[in-house]
Amino acid sequence: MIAPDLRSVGGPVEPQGPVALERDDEAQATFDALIAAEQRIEPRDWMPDAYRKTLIRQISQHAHSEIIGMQPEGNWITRAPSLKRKAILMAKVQDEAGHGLYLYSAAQTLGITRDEMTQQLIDGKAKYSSIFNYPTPTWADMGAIGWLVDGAAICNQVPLCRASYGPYGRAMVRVCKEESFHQRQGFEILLTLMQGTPAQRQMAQDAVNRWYWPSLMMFGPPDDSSPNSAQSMAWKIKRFSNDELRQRFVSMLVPQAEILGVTLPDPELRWDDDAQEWHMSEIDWPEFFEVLAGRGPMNSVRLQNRRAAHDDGAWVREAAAEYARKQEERSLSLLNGAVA
Ligand code: BYC
Repeated sequence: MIAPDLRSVGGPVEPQGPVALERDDEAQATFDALIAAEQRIEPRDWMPDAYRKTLIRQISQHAHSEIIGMQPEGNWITRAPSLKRKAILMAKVQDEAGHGLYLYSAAQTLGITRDEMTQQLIDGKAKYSSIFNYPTPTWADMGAIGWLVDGAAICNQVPLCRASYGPYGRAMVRVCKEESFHQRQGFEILLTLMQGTPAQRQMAQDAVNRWYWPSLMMFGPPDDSSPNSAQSMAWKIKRFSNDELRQRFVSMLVPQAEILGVTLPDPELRWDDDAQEWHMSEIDWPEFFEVLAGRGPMNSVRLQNRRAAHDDGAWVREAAAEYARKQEERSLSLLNGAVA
């Protein structure tokens, strides 16, 4: 345990000159000690500027991904094949909205506002996960998204439950619980299709073919071209590298694909006993970077829809702001009445 007085260096008084320098060193040492001791950094704690910026970058991108991620599946709510399927899909899409809210709230503790983050997204200046820039032409895509995309999300996010920044790690715990339900519902959609007619089995296989490679890209560029990984791992935000997580994901998929009866669309995929890792074909990295640059199949549609939803929601924000203003006015006048 770190003694609580280790944190006392980050007070509101701003000393000048050499004293300030000394205090910065002391604050940095406290921060380093907390990270080394696997303690959580909380919003009240001093933290290096670069740590704060990295967290804002990652958490806001993550929040945007959840919100944009509602679109490919939202596309199928009205066309789900039964009332039960519709209710399940609607619940899942609502969960993604909830994840976005936890994450925006976690990012707000770092000094950025929700409005600023939203503006960055609708201006096209913010990144969000590459995976949501692909289309969902058939019902089987709902199965493939649940199984592969939520599966990748679980592999990536379970270690984030131990992220060094408290509000992020805590948000992740609930997100991960919900993601495991999401993955199971996707798996079950695919399993049902695979037990159906030849056309249904083909539809499931085609969807797996469409989503397999983009889901591997979700983990980010290879380790040797991942500029943020080393520092994020040193700060214990990330616990595993992009390639390590990709390997874990494939280990999870291979036995599940066998149960489903689908083929993972990589003829080179095999366990390499010498290297103790999965050998796989080269991922199409030029495609990944095209999507990141805004030139994926659905980038512009996703942003257009997000902008339209933001405009359509203007009256809700105005009504909520007016309601909050009136509530404040009322409590002030009650307070004034009590004082008089
Ligand atoms: N897509 O140095 P790197 C979900 C960017 S939500 C787009 O390795 P880092 C779900 C990266 O941001 C899924 N951009 O970065 C929702 C960086 O750019 P900047 C979202 C990507 O941060 C609804 C640059 O490439 N999950 O699952 O160390 C329904 C260099 O990369 C991507 C999260 O956000 C990508 N795939 O590692 C269903 C999880 N990959 O910012 C499901 C939290 C990389 O320097 N985030 N980039 O301009 C993370 O774990 C990490 O941020 C990443 C990237 C592993 C994604």
